Amino acid sequence: MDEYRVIEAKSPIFYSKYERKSELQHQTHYCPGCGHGVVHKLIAEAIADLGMQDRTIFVSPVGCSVFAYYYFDTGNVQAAHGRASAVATAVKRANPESLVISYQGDGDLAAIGTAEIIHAANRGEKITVFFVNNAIYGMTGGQMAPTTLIGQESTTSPWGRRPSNEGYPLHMAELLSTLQAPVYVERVALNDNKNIMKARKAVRKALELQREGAGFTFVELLSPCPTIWKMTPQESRKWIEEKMLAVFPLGVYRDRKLEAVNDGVPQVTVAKVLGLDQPEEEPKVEPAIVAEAHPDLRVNIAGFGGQGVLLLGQILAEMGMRAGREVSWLPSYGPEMRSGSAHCYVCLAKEQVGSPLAEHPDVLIAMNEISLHKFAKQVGAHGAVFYNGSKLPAGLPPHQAMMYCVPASEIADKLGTTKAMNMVMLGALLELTHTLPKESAFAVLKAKVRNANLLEVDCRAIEAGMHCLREQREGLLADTHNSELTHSR
Ligand SMILES: Cc1ncc(C[n+]2csc(CCOP(=O)(O)OP(=O)(O)O)c2C)c(N)n1
Ligand code: SF4
Repeated sequence: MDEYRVIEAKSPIFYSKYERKSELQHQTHYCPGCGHGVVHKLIAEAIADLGMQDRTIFVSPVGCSVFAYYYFDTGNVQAAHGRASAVATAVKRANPESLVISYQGDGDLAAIGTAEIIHAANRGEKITVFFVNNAIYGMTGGQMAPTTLIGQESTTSPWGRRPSNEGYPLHMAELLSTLQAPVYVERVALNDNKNIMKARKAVRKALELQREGAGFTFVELLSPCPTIWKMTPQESRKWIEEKMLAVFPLGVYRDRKLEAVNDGVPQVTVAKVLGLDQPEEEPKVEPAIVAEAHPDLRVNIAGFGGQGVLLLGQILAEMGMRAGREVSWLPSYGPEMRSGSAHCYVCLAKEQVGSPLAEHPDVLIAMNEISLHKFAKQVGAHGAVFYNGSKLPAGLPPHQAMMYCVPASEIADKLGTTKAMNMVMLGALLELTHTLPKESAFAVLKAKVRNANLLEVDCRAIEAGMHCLREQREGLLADTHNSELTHSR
């Protein structure tokens, strides 16, 4: 009887050692008698038998099973509370060939994550959701869950759940099976060996269906929580049998024939949305202008919306890209359409960019005083700060970085449009860092700026920014622009 064979070895789907706690390398963090451990085993066994370990991505929730990623030797993502089925949606659409598991408790799935699960099911996402229903919030110490039984005590319903005050238990398997899209919905229980064997079949069936390309599959598992229920493991299994089964009847709520599921229109993948599923065409770009000096550079460009802050970052990133560098551009801005604060981080690197954040940049371009006060302290001793003004504001505390005053707005005004102030700053940056040649900036601008007059002003602004910086560096404060410039440490 294959179904009852004894499994003595740990499934290869689990790590041989669990790294969460060095002193407990062979133990999970689950309480004795907890259903999570059983569900983990059933899932691991199914993945191994399906031969899908390399293609499985496990999405763990917030709840007692938050640490599932310490146990499953598969791809792992840990989602914010309630968001596992939304995260699983993204993971599956980005990797359609993978086997994606959303593992969720009743607080996670049926309370904070109600919207996510209903819409994932309604869209027929090709994921498998394992819903561990123990009728309580385990991790946080026993608050009432949507699945808490009538009369069941919890820390937030110490009088026992009353329909008049807390409503009725939510039946997720029944609820989801009212939707059209789900392919397979079953409720099973972990109260005795016979039911655990049925649970084993259900877990396997859901994963097999996903492997075959079916749509949304959902298995609800009634699961013991001896600790919060204040029962022994044996008592809690009995409690499932005597109390939970009456409220949550077991059975198959949806089992659609596979042929009926496919409408012939494939689900849109992330690759398709981004156009990455097309055969790559040779990019039509001008020949790369490669800078001689290639130090890594992290820049924070900050100011108000409308000052060309984000555009300057994009141009810099594009220049880097054309020069064969790894680049990132990370914008951040307030909700206002204009004049809200805006800044962006740009990284140019020889190796892949690990993080697009540049919280300690090499260069800060501060287009206004607020940004100078806010970000200058983040630039280290070897870095530089460009401030859009002819002198540093009073009261600015001393900083380690070299401070340059580049009156970019004023210079751009004189060239014909304040809009070109970001290009003045770009010129200053190129002059100081020698990271990329100015011709590279001209080439990018030529591709971006349609208006010939504006293009010309932008190019002149770059030259002007370079000139301004050069003069400062050489200590030549001859012309009117630069007469008040300060250059201090
Ligand atoms: C946004 C947010 N709200 C609340 C919490 C607190 N919290 C952590 S786990 C949890 C409920 C867990 O219960 P359940 O999903 O039933 O899982 P179990 O622990 O029983 O396995 C809550 C409310 C949180 N971590 N994040
Ligand atoms: S509190 Fe309950 S759900 Fe959490 S690990 Fe312990 S028995 Fe399991």
